[in-house]
Amino acid sequence: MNFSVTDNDFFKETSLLSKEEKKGTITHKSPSNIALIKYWGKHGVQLPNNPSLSFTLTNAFTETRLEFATKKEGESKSEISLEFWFENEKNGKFEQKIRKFLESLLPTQPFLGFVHLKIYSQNSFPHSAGIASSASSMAALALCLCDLEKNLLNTLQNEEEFYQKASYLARLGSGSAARSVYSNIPITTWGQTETIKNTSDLFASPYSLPIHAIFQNYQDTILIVSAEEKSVSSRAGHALMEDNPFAQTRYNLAHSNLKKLILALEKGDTETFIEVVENEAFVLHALMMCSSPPFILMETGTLTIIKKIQKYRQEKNIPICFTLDAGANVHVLYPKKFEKECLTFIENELKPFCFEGKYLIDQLPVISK
Ligand code: 2P0
Repeated sequence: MNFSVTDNDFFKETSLLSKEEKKGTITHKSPSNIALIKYWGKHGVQLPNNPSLSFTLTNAFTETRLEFATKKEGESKSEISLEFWFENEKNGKFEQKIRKFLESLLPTQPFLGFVHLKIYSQNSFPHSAGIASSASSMAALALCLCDLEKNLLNTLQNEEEFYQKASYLARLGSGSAARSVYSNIPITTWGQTETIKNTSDLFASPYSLPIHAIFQNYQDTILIVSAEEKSVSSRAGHALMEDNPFAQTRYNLAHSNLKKLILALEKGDTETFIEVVENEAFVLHALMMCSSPPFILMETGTLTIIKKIQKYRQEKNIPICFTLDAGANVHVLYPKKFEKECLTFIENELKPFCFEGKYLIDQLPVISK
């Protein structure tokens, strides 16, 4: 399959379902990801207004176990049967969210109505750390659903097809989740762009272009500036892009920043990398401030930390930089070879601005050759 794939390629008939009773357990683990080129603004059914590119993380992940059993004769096959546990406890709020998501999939994935589902999910990172878990959790769930389809319908035997479908379903749950289905792939892109072959708005793909050694095993230390729930959800933030006067300029900028970043990744050009990555973070938050109504997700600590990182970079000539998600926390990015100095800097100078002194050390997956 390639970029000519359409929604129709992901619909699944239940006619393939055998009459035999089936039950089983499926588990998947999906990492969180941090976007360098940001997805901010969407249209249609979860389609991005510009391509995005992210680093895959390692230590921050969601693990999901799905237990299934086919329904008996006489039980309704047009309804979702679901029980949901989060961190070993029944969680009604999350169950409601997942039920809504599965119900939205029913018309195109009717096999979901033929099984009783019990889902158990947990995160490797603290729930109250202000780290978005929708990407890793929706990705893990989508992978489980693809294995369920494989089991029930005998489809998705081809690995590429399997992951494309998982990314497609994850995207429908949460846009950034499309980029979290590839655990051992350091960089992922989502969204159609002429710059990268075979890209699609429907699903994310592993980054196939050359990556210089300096970016392999890149480090990301996540500074927890605030653990509070965000004042404006990402969903609401995306919606506000529709009337943002800078929207089209931003989408054009994402394309040109992506081109620059691709070259920097190939050449090992950390200067351009830093310029692009920090620009994307600033623009994301500037867009929030230019929305109507405007909103600010950065906190005082966020700005203090950003200034300290920039000063340290200049003084020490170490290619350390930051990016931001849609929130107050700061992702500090640096090459593995500067790990020691950067961690000392973080511990001594940035930790005081973290909520309860909390930060999480993470990195891109290490690729064994
Ligand atoms: C991203 N973010 O590319 C951007 C950058 C946050 C900042 O995607 O509405 O939770 O579920 O599609 O994916 C956060 O938005 O939004 C996000 P939905 P999502 O990672």
